[in-house]
Amino acid sequence: MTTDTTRVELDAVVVGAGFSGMYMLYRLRDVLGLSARVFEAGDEVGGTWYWNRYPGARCDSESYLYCFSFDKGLAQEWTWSGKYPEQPEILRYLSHVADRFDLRRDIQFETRVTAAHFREDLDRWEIETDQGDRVLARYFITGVGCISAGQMPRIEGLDRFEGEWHHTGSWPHEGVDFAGKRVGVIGTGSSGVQAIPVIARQAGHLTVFQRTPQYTIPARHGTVTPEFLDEVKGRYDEIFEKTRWSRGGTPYDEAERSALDFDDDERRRIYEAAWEEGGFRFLLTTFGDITFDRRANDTAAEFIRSKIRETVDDPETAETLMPRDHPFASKRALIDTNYYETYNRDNVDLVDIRHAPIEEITPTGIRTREGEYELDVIVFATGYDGMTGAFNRMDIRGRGGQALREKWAEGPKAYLGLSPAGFPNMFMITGPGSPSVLSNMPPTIEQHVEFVSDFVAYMVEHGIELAEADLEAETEWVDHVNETASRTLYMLADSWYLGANIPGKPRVFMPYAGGLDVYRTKCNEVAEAGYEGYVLHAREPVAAG
Ligand code: N01
Repeated sequence: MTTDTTRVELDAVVVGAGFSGMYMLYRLRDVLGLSARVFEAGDEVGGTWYWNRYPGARCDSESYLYCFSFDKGLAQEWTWSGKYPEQPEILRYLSHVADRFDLRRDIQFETRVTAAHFREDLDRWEIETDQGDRVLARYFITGVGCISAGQMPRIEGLDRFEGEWHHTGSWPHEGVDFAGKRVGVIGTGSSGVQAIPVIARQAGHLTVFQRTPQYTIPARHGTVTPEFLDEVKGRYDEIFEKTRWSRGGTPYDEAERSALDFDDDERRRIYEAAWEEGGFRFLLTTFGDITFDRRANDTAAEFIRSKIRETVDDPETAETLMPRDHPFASKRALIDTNYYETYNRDNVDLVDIRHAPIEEITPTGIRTREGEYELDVIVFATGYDGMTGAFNRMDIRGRGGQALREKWAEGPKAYLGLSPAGFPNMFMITGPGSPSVLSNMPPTIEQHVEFVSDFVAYMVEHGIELAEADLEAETEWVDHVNETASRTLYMLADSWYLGANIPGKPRVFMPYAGGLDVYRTKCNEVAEAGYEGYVLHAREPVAAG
């Protein structure tokens, strides 16, 4: 970085204008009265919902829960149309939030942060962007999202493909015309299972290239009635409070009972009822031991396999779709609309690339070990360099010039998933080591943003210049995150949670599996103890919490 002194000085720089960055800006500017600027790569607010415009994109959380709770007026005035919010509707919602709180005047769009260095001589962060901005800020706060750095598989020959290709995470704003075309989709995670049924209805022919069969639960999507919304709005205080203190960020009655305490008929009746209701209730409200007891999990896995058998007409295709190599929900549980049914269509084929891997992309399609598939369009639903990818794409340096990507070479480390030791006054909203992607995101984001803004308020009030995670506290937290994960079945799948989808990425479980409720309690205790686990510096260090 240069030493020119003609740069802008602000209290805070925030990276990203999705749910996290928008609420962080509101708290810093409108609640604390600080100067703040958000840098956002897109030309509008929305974060992940700005980029993910693939067909069928919608949130797996119910709409009345996938929203901010911090402002009562906002919660009352917005009316969702669907049980699950579609991508364009979420974008409209976030645009409305930006208007309502006049956020755009402090968001600089079409600007990517390229570097953020902690200047020990100034006790400030120096931030640079691809537009040539240089800003000095006391606080450096990231709202970069957990799944924002798209992952393209390294497959020989893509540069020679003569058709169109797109990644679901950077979908063209004008859409893609599939009518009458031969389309190939690689990937059957959340994005793939949402896109495949919609593309199948539009395309001439669709070939799905599946590496790992997945468990997916019907969403039972539909519209919501005004009566339902009125009822919800009448109880929003109670609903939001229950959500805040839940494991998964929903107000559902989360099950405690064991799947093993019921006989086969009764257990099946419970699964059937949840299957009919649809969505994450199947995971959260049936049995409490599905995510950590293999025998309990097997009952859910077998139930889903029985549904695949019932739904898919061709027994061989049904067998190929049946997951057997990992427990249910050890990869992200998927929610779909007509996914398994799609394989009954005449214009859809399933290709098992676990059995016969893709060897190359040719100018006219995809060649696997067993055959060639002529294609006009290839859709890569191949996922993300999750949780750490967006950080590693920036040159972030803390004390002594230490690069964050070096600190994280063997896996991400941060106290509470918020603050990497050695990076003073840096806070990550839904960073690795926090509940983030294992819960409904908006309540998790609100918890983080409120913790950070309360912390900043405390610092201002107490004349504290810098807050820095203590290395020992960080190590203890990272050990706790690992130990919590080791008690679950998450460790038994090659998932992006573990970085297993990125060649060479260390196999470390990145989100915190202890639940939003437990995490919130821990953060509250840290705050009540004067930000225990942080070293707080005034002119001289004043306290080690
Ligand atoms: O990505 P994924 P995603 N050759 O990593 C396959 C959130 N999300 O974009 O399982 C062949 O889950 C890969 O195969 P395998 C949500 O948190 C939310 O779908 O690794 N195949 C897998 O099938 C989610 O978890 C929502 O063997 C390759 C797929 O591509 C996260 O985003 C909607 C391959 C990738 O699945 C990511 O979901 C969408 C290769 N080289 C996303 N590389 C909602 O809330 C990868 N694959 C609705």
